[in-house]
Amino acid sequence: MRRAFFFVIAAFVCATSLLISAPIVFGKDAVGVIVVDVQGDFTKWKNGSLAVNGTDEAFVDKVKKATEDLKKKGLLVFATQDWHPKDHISFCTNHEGKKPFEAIQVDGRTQVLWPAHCVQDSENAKCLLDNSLFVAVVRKGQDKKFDSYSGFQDDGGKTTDMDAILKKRGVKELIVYGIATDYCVKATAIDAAKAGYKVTVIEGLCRGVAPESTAKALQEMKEKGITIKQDL
Ligand code: VGL
Ligand code: ZN
Repeated sequence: MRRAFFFVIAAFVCATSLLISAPIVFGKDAVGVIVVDVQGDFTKWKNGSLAVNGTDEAFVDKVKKATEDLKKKGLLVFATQDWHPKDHISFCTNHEGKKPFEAIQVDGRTQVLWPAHCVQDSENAKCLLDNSLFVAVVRKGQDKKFDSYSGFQDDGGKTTDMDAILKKRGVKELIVYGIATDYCVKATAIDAAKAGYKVTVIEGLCRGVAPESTAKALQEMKEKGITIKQDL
């Protein structure tokens, strides 16, 4: 009899505690970070072939420190890595008579021609942050026929594993920063917003190829519902 009474009380306590602790959470929403293309070839520090202004060692240190802090807070950190074959369509060296930063038309798409950069397995294709910071590194631009500024898909529409990896980890919100604001950061942030993530770009942890296109990129991201913050 005493036992039965105890069980009734226990059941009551369990039921009420479940009710007052509502809502019942099945899987916690995670915040993710995407560090975009912080690779030697995009930095002045490493004398990169496509070195972007303001990418000295101090900038990379700032990005490293911020990334370590976010990881310590429990955010899930991912990276993208530009990873081109030698015969990649975006290299001016693969188009006779073309100069770097010239734009050409390829199958109705505009392709900016760049100096050869981030060639697979080359020293300056390496990510400058320790790989142990990342849950995953998503490589892009591996198909010689298509460029891929976005970490989510290339210009031919072929998707990377990014969205699936983020979904699997329960990521709903993303903090995005890196190089370059006007190309890969912009494309990655916009595709993330399109895929339904709540996106914040940290301007102070980004560097752009050119001032005008960088200003335009920030404006375009804002118009697409992306939050632009100066610092973390
Ligand atoms: C990038 C130009 C070419 C970037 C990559 O990371 O923004 N820019 N490939
Ligand atoms: Zn590239």
